[in-house]
Amino acid sequence: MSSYETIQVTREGRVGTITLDRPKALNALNAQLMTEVVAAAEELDADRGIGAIVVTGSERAFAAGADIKEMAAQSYADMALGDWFAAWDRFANLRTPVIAGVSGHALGGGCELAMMCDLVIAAESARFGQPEINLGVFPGIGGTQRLTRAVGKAVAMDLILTGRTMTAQEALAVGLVSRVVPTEELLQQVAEVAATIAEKSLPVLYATKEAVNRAFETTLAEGVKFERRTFHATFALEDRTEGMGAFVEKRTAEFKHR
Ligand code: CO8
Repeated sequence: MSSYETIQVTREGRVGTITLDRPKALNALNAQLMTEVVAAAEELDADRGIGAIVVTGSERAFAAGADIKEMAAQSYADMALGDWFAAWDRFANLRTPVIAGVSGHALGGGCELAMMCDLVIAAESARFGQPEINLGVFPGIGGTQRLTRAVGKAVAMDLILTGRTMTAQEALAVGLVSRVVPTEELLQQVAEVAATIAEKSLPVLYATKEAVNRAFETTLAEGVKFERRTFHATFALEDRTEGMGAFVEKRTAEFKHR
């Protein structure tokens, strides 16, 4: 595994964990951190020994947004010619399931990074928001699109236009996160969820993620057709034969591709 300066990467069994590590800047997402997160995530994604990726920060901050100090001096031309933040699209396109474990601030780009993950588990201390409006900009790493799809127009407009933050419980109530856990248990609970996912058949995990994400990209009829064709294709897998065979024989499935 490569060495990085703004993140830590660890592996435990079939789970790879990326921990954002710029504590003095509350894990603000500067260009170096973006490059390192994307590189580490792609390395884990390409590894057949990894079945789930966790992204987390510190207890104080998941990430307090894109790095304002780095952005402050940029011109429109710098942004447009550099296609600022485009590398995050590669993170959003990973095939391996990605779980965000969020404690503390998840603001601006931090909230957007969490929303690029497949599921978000929040500590009670987590605070989510898109405060970019206070800086004279608006969300630029997918927030206007992913937050609206995740929680609906009313709540998305409320958060993005006012710049207010919401608590972990409110994020749970509106469907931005799937679970809220005691802050001191966050890493353990995220690790358990990740390990549970990572034990499934890897090609089936890839197909499942692709099918669910299709719901955000296409019509219902097209999405259902995609699901059915992909579902049919799982019958070509040894892991499908093993999974159903194990159920019939009342034993635990031993998937080959995991
Ligand atoms: N960028 C750079 N540095 C930051 C950031 C940030 N986003 N957030 C915090 N820091 C730094 C602070 O400057 C401070 O550094 P220093 O000690 O050197 O002054 C250090 O982290 C600690 O922060 P605070 O002292 O402010 O800590 P507090 O506990 O008092 O406050 C907050 C914590 C509430 C999180 C506060 O730091 C804050 O409001 N941060 C900014 C949050 C924000 O506005 N995020 C959105 C950023 S913009 C964005 O994400 C997307 C822009 C999209 C543009 C699209 C272009 C294409």
